Amino acid sequence: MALDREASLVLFGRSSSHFTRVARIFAAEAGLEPVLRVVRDLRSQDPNDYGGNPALRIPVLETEQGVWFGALNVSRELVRRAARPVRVVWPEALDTPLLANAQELTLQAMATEVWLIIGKLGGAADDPSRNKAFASLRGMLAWLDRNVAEVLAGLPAERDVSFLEVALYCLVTHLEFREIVPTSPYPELRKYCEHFARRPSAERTPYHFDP
Ligand SMILES: N[C@@H](CCC(=O)N[C@@H](CS)C(=O)NCC(=O)O)C(=O)O
Repeated sequence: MALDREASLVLFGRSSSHFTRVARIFAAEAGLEPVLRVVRDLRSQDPNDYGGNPALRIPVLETEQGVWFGALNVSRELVRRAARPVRVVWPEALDTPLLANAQELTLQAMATEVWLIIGKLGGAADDPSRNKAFASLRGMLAWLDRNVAEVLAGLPAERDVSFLEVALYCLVTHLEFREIVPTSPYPELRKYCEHFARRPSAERTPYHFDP
C-alpha cells in the first residue's frame, strides 16, 4: 500500500529551494522518495509550471488524490503516507510565545529571503525597501540565535522531529548556500545546524542548483 501510494508522488520544486528542502527532508524522514519535477524558471507566470499552484510557488506535491500546495501541507501529507509512524511536532502544538514566535520568525525569515532573491532576479536590486528587508532578516536571525537553545529545550521530548527544527535548518543553511547574509554573527544557529546536519534526511538533501 505505502509503495503504491509512493509511486504516484511528484514533488514540484528545486534542489536549491529552502521550502522545497523542508518537504524533501520530511519525505526522507517518512521513508518516501517522491519524484522531483524541477521548476526551471521561477519567472514563469503559468500555474501549470508549478503543479497548478496559482500562487506560482514551490513546493507542490502531486498525488493520486490531488495536489498539495506549500511546504507545510506537503510535509503533512508525506508524513501521513509514511510506512512507519513519524512523531512530528507541527506548528499548532507550539503553544508558548517563545515557541510560537520562533516558528513565526523562521517562516518569515524564509519568506524574506525569497523576496530578496526574487527581487534581484527581477532587476530590483536597488529597491530601497531591500534595506528594510535586510534589517528585518538580521533582526529575526539575532532573535533566533539568542533563543534557539531555549526553544529546542522547550519542544516536546516525545518527538522524532518538529516542523520548526526542519525549517530552521533549511533557513540557516540556505542563507549560507545563497550567500544572502553571513551566518558568522549567529554562532548558536550554526551550532544547531551542525547538529541537525547529522540526520540522514539532511545528509540526503544537500542544496545544489539543478542542471
Ligand atoms: N508559503 C509557501 C512559500 C513557498 C515559496 O515562497 N517558495 C519559493 C521558493 S523557496 C518560490 O516559489 N518562489 C517563487 C517566487 O517567489 O516567485 C510555502 O510554505 O511553501
